[in-house]
Amino acid sequence: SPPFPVPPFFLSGVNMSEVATQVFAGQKPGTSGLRKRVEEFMQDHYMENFIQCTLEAMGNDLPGSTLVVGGDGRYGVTLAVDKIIKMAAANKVSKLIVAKDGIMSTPAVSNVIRTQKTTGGIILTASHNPGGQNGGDFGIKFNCANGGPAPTDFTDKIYKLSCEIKSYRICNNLQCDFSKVGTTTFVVDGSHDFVVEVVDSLDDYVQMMKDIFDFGMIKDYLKSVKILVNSLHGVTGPYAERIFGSELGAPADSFLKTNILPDFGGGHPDPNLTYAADLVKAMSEGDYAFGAAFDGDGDRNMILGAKAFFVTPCDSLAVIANNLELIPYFQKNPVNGYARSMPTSAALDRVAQVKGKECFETPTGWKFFGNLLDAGRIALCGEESFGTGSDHIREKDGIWAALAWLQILAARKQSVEEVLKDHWATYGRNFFTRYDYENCESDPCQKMMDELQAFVDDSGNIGKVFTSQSGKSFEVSKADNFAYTDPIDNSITTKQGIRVFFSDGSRFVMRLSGTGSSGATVRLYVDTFEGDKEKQTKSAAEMLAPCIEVALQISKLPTYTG
Ligand code: G16
Repeated sequence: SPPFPVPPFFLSGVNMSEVATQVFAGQKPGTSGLRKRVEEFMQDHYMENFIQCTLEAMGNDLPGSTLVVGGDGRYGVTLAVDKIIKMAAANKVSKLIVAKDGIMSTPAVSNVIRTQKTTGGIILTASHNPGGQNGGDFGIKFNCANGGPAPTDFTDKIYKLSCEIKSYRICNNLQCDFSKVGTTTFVVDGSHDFVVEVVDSLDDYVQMMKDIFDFGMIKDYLKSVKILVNSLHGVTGPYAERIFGSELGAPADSFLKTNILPDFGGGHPDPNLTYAADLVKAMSEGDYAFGAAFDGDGDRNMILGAKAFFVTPCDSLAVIANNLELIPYFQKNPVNGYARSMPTSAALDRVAQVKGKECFETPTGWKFFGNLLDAGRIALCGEESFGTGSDHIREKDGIWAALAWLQILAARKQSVEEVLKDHWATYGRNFFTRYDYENCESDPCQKMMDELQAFVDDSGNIGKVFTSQSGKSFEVSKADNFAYTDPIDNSITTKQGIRVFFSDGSRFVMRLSGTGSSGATVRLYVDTFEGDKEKQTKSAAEMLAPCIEVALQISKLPTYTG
């Protein structure tokens, strides 16, 4: 912000109207907000209903509040921003900070909420889900004053309100151009002011990164190596070009898909080996030392080394934990502990043990890290789903993760592969993989989960032996459905995934995704620990194949999903 008050350059009278509506079934936020097909979201009143319920869920905090709104550039974002401006005015919000053109990454919104001390923020994204008018997804989620995703009791409130809603409030004659930075004050019904401040999406975020990392050191390092960054046509494009290009000196040929497209070019903006296959190919054919891809809204990341050497998100988290002191921010701020989601491998736990730090295992969903971060119990956290972040904000942060890696590489003067091999030699290696079965029919998947529940409830299964076709046997040592008691507020979250442990230290986890927009997505996570140095460089596919086979036997997944 400029160091002087900016006078409102426009003052305009607008009117609130109360519009009758009917209930839409299924407006229940999932792992991270409400995600539905565009067609469903674009029905008359559908979006307005959910926005009204989100605002009302704020209760007494709503009148006089300040909120932030931004989105990932997908189809529907500008329409939603326009509606949110009109509805925030009608619902007595005092001030709305709006990202220019409605575009701001999820981590950047989290940062604005925190630095501007707002009451909360609304993020328009379906994250890694595809976008576009035809068959894409849209999403809306609320973040609280700490900058993090709303906890379950808040989203439950939204859902409850959505089942009872009869009308919503909107200022239909409010016209606001959010393509230009500036401040406008509207007078609602001649009685109260409503301020819209349109802000640049990049400046604050870039400054935050400069405060966390040693840009000078990374810039020097980039003089000697080539990097390749893929934004998958999502929101990180401009951030990546500015940070890795203008600030750190990477040349123009270091970037793939950095132009934001409302349908992500027809692709799936999910940074993994499948959906960022173009990055994998370019890395394996080219002479790049480091590669990174980010998802639609900029909170996920994938890290690759030379020749497309893949770093699993579980290992990435453990390596960053092991090297935190190389990042200036962590030299100045305390690191009391780490956390990972339950399906994430225990590679992080091994680092925590050696460093004498606390390590927490939480359910899937970044919101579960919020209390631990706020209480200062953890400084770093991450998930197998390509999410890594720290206490600098309350979201996972893709660009931050790539910069963390570059800082570590610059300081250690090693390649990505060398860093990983050293790490495994010190701590042993947790082999990890995840299989996603997308667009399955819901009912059979639910039956499969019910049957797995019966499996874990039957203590007679402990000690049972299952054998893969290759002849490797696995003896069940423990089985449960993961439950979590938050150590800060003691809230209890149950049924977060079926876990089956085997006596050799392997395990598999099965759960239904909470981020799909239709049908069911089954996730199967498999991991095993290997302390033998000879075996640590084998491929994960080879090491995990027998356990995957046994997981499919026990769950009968092929039968249920076809
Ligand atoms: C969201 C959550 C993550 C979670 C991921 C996958 O990420 O913030 O914590 O790991 O979904 O969840 P599920 O397995 O239920 O699909 P994002 O990047 O989609 O916001």
